[in-house]
Amino acid sequence: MPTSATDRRRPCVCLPATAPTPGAIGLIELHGDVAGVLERLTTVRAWPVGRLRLVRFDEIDEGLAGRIRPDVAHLMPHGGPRVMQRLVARLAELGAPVADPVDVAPRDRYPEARDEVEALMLATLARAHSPLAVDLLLDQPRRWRDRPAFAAEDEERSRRLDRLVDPPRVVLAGPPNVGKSTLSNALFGRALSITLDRPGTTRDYTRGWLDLGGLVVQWHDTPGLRDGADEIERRAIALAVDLMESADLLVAITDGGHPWPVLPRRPHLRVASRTDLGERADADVSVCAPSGDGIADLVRLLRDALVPPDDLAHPGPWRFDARLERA
Ligand SMILES: Nc1nc2c(ncn2[C@@H]2O[C@H](COP(=O)(O)OP(=O)(O)OP(=O)(O)O)[C@@H](O)[C@H]2O)c(=O)[nH]1
Ligand SMILES: [Mg+2]
Repeated sequence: MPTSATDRRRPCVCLPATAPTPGAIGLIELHGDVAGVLERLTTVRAWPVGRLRLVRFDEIDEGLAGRIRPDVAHLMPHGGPRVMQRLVARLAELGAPVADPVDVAPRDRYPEARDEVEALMLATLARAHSPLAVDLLLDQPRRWRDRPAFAAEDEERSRRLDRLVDPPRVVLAGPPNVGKSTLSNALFGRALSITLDRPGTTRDYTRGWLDLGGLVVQWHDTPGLRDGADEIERRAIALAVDLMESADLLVAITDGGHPWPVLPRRPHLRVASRTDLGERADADVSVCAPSGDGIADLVRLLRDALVPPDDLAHPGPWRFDARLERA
């Protein structure tokens, strides 16, 4: 259960709030009974609320620190990963271990928020992967304030919009040597997979984050599906079939010289590839990855299948956090 802002006697915990990558300034939040930890970490004894100080964090670093509420303090050391790691380790020794973010109430993490919905929105904004989520999330506090009744269709739309926060899993599947990896590499703009004019080139599936016109997905390029493969390839195919079963979007691909693949479930989209070598009329979209033909259409179809434009344009509220029911 998230702890309450008014419970000042709860044990102190820390939350590194900046990414674990190099940065100029880092931010570590302290929540709970922060006074004792601040005193032990620095040489300063009095920590009135609202005053920002330049202090030494033990022998580790120098930086800014301030108590922004009786039970919340912010430490701003230099943002090098090693400085942050050492400071977090020292805080644990001083009695402020790292907390799970879900155990700290959003109002405590975002004291600047005007209400619970705005605090939940800021928490979601901080972890949303897709650029398309930003404006939509920023508008949610207003929508929830003026909200009409929340209907079943709002719930379904909300589950699709959640894909803007947690990237959906997209799996590309087809026969060997039809250009799956060449297409994947074209979408990534770099060589994620090896490509070769030989069936069975891709074995273990490869994956990466891909921005499809503002929607970030986790894209999977898989080995070509065929019988008679050796033991290693058979195992790679079995792994890929598991992925296909759990995909949020399954994309079938083939070229003019191969049949459609037999997949463990019906694909959401059918892509014809290598169109310069031969066309086919029974696909949703046709692409030629080396020339780029059809790629923009494919990106739009993929994005619209996962997050329909009507959902993005809908003026109703999005239940982007399960706790909104109680808000
Ligand atoms: N002419 C032409 N060749 C292509 C096109 N796309 C891919 N190729 C070539 O087709 C061959 C197979 O491409 P891959 O991308 O390795 O095919 P794959 O489906 O990933 O193959 P596996 O990993 O073996 O299943 C390579 O020689 C590519 O250069 C295309 O649009 N036109
Ligand atoms: Mg391949």
